[in-house]
Amino acid sequence: MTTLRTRVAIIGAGPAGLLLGHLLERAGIDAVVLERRSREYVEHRVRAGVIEYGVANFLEESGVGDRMRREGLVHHGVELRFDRASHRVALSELYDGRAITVYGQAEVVNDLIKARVATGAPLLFETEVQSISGLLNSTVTIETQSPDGPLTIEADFVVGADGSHGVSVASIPASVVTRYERVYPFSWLGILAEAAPATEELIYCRHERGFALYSMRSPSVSRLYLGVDPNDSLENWSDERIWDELTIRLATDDVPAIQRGPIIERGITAMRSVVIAPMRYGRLLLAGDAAHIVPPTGAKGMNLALADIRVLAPALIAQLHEGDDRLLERYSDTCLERVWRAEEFSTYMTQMLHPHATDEFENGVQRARLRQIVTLESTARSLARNYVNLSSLQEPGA
Ligand code: RFL
Ligand code: PHB
Repeated sequence: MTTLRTRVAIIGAGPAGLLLGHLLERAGIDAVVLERRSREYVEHRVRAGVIEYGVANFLEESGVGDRMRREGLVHHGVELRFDRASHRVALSELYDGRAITVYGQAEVVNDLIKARVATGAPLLFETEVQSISGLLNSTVTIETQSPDGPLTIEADFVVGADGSHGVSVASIPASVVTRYERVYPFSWLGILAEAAPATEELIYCRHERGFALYSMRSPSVSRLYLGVDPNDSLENWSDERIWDELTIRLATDDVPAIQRGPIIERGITAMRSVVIAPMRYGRLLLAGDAAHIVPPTGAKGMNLALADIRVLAPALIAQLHEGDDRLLERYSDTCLERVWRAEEFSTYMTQMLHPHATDEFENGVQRARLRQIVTLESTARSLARNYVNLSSLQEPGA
């Protein structure tokens, strides 16, 4: 049995855990990042694609934004399609010239892994955390299973950045935590395709047959989504059916049909909202998807995860360098204010863009909301601020 002693044990090498590890390393604080999957798996997991304005700045200030600035696609608007017509929401014109960056989560994770490996700081892949104990004591004990057998970690603090089904939330007594949850009556079928993007900007589309989203990863790789029934499965979707359905939903009266190409990745994701409150229990701090899930329609999940770290890193540094607990004590409240705003925005986007199968009253309301965005500047402006920079709207000057 091997025991390793560290100041901060970070569970999960997703965007949240890796960025925290990086910032603690820069501050000279000893930390260990534990990840149950292999490096190869984590670097190729296809997920989010939109980085908010303030979060992109934060990655740059953290010293891990060089490649994002070079290769990321800066988008100054998004397209809304409904009733066979296309409408541009001019994000930058509506919001002081600010823009989003389209840069895959896998690339963010790659950049963060490279940065950590370059410093030689511990990042243990294929090491699964199985239990956490002593959260109210002075030392936390974490039992893991590593490629070399059982490994015990002793730490001052543990950060649960282990995603939505993680072990960290499960180690908090149910009586001291509240879980708020909503399940939506649809899922997203997502594909990655070797096809040149159909347009220069993302397209969010509401069609009677269901939602569709056209996104991208590079000038030659597209990322597309279809809203599907939650009980649907990939076996029902041949490549041809996927492309046919995307073509029908995204069609307008005056835009050419989308480009098809080989599908290189596919998956179905259920849509739900979860908020865990508070985000702290003793020496355990929750961050990212471990504490909150949003439906992907607002493109907020990764942004919220990184924004948690913008609050958590200085709080842990103040505690560990100076014994100052004040920021850490406010961590949960500060984050939850932003998280609930993101839940509100993500719910609004989700409910506006996914047509209801039978409720025509609901469908009338959805259309009215969409028309309001494209006809009323104050509504468009509010959407632009939330879409481009929700996670930083509490910051001075935002
Ligand atoms: P992650 O990325 O899930 O990382 C958690 C890591 O913890 C590991 N782990 C463990 N390791 C050791 N021991 C254990 N016991 C462990 N249990 C778990 C896992 O293997 C994993 O590596 O969480 P993090 O860092 O909080 O990051 C959150 C984001 O991944 C997530 O919010 C986004 O992907 C959500 N999301 C989007 N967010 C955006 O901001 N913009 C988008 O455009 C966007 N699109 C999306 C999305 C998520 C999607 N899916 C598939 C859920 C589109 C999709 C389809
Ligand atoms: C993506 O590019 O994967 C993406 C973009 C916008 C969303 C969700 C996902 O709302």
